[in-house]
Amino acid sequence: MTNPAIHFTHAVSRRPGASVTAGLRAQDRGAPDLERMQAAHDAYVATLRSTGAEVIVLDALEDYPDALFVEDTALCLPGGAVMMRPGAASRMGEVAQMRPTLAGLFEDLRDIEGPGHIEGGDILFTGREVLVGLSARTDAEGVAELRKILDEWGHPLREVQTPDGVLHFKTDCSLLDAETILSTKLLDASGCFEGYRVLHLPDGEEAAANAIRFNDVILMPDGFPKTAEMLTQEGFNVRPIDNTDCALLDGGMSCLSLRFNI
Ligand code: CIR
Repeated sequence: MTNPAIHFTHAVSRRPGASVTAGLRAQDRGAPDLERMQAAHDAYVATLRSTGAEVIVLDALEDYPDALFVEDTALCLPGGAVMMRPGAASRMGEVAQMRPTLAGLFEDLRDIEGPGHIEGGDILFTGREVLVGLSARTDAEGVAELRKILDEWGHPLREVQTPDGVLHFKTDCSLLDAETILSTKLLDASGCFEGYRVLHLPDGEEAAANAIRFNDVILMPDGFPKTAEMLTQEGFNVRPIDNTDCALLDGGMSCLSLRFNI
């Protein structure tokens, strides 16, 4: 049976532009290398396409350095899509840039109108529920507005907490299959995954937490051998992708696409 949280017919991503060097970051560890980032982005898109999905690749937006992190602009679910309202002021305008693409794909397209804020990186759809982590980018008003929409579509929403100092909820966790979550020990200690099977990131490899299950593969950042080995032993088909440059901007596998079934 197909599960709409792990099986996808489509994805949307956006190429990085030269302005990506000005992208937001919690700590400055140097500027990303555009050429290497583009190559990694190409590999990411090719891996999504290798599963048979159609992947729409949008042009870079130089006015928005973080625009390649398309996940934060929208939530795509069975039933419809919701345009987000980012908590980062410099990213607010990305939403209007994404909207026409989703308007052409989803019959029911809604908007978070505010005053609250919510970013897609704080949202994990597991198939049975939608977990939303409160964070520096996502507040209770934003979650409440999303809840009203999801009530209509029949998706239960559970408000949880993104750990302090962690950018997004999904910075620290990923859905591997309908029952299984990959999580840092820190996030799992909050108890938010009760009722799921949880695999913990090996010590020292917490930065590999942001992976994605996309059809029959798991895309994960390259350079985390213990995590790759653990997932392979668990029977997952692991595809490491170079995340060196996105990581400098606190981005990972999930941020680079919107994934959905239409
Ligand atoms: C930001 O700070 O907004 C970007 N530099 C990174 C966004 C990563 N997005 C995500 O985790 N969904």
